[in-house]
Amino acid sequence: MLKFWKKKPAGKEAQQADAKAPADASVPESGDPTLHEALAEIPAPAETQPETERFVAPVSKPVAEEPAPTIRGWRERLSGNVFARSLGSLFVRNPKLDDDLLDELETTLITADVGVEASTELVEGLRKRMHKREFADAPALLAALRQELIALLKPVEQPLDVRGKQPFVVLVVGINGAGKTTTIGKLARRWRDERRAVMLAAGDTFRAAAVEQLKTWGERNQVPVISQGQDADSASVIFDALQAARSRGTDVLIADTAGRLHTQGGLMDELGKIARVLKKLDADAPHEVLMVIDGTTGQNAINQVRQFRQIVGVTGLVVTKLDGTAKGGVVFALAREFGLPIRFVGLGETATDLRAFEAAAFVDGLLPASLGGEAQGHD
Ligand SMILES: Nc1nc2c(ncn2[C@@H]2O[C@H](COP(=O)(O)OP(=O)(O)O)[C@@H](O)[C@H]2O)c(=O)[nH]1
Ligand SMILES: [Mg+2]
Repeated sequence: MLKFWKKKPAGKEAQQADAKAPADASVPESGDPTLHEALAEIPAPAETQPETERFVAPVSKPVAEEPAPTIRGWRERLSGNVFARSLGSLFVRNPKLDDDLLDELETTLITADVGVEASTELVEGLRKRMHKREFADAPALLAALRQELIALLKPVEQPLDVRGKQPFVVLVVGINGAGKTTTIGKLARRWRDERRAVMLAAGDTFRAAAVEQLKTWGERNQVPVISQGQDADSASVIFDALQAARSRGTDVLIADTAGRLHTQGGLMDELGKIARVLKKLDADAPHEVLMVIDGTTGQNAINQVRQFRQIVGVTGLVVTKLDGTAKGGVVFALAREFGLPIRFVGLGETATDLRAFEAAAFVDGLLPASLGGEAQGHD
């Protein structure tokens, strides 16, 4: 399992994808009544709106050789994290096993955004075990903490499987600046490396820069981007992209959306419309509503998820920016509050800085290295 971080999945899946020939890029002209019905909900394009542009890199074209990325380990990436730093210093400063150590541990967890309830529960459980003399010393306590933290995250370690639908439609949502577009770029790279045919939809039509940013990621990864420029109707862009993806035999369509402040009713309604319009073409679409959360947001992340869930059924989470000074504890708080799958975590700004979430690797990246060899394995 640990090797997973070193190697991309290969074998059967890759061979299947290999066998797939790129399909015709044309969008079907259709007398299909469901399409007309669907299009009725989409406003006619404004006169000034540029025609749909397609940045099409044929899927069969060999991908330009890029230098093999150095994939740094979880621990290295998470070392700037407040959680990692304060836990590390706690165990260095106060290695004696007593109630004071547990009090400090509780404060550390709360400060690192684990949340008051979860922190108290965890520490009280450990305190009982300490009083029963289950731990001989501070390292034994740390080992027990490790197990408890992993147990908290294990239920949300559910990798995203994009097989079984064609195209598998991923709708990416979240507030401005959370890391949606960057995550889409990373996902494009990841799935392209798995030899899947990927397409991107520039559904964030709110800011011109957002479309350009997505195109850049598309060009970099040589995957097609469907866009209609700024101010186009987002649902229309994504609907068009799904049509194109179907006709081209695309495996995964990833749709970007405008960053929403959960207080902006109109923008939130637009998300509901996107989901409705997609269903006219594929009743099961979107197959994944991936909500991207900035790991530095703290407890406010809980409110964000609550709000977005009410509008679109969020089916998975990505927590970004955990490489910086984020207080990684929010991952535990999210897991405990919602139990939603955490699909990926962002550990940097480049294309390869996205990891499928794995509870043990994440926890070991946060805990002091003194826990020993086990933690070193999760590269
Ligand atoms: N350090 C770090 N920065 C990230 C990560 N993900 C995104 N960012 C940065 O966060 C900023 C906002 O990202 P963007 O994708 O534009 O957010 P969006 O508004 O949700 O689409 C950009 O400067 C990204 O480079 C991450 O995992 N780590
Ligand atoms: Mg964006």
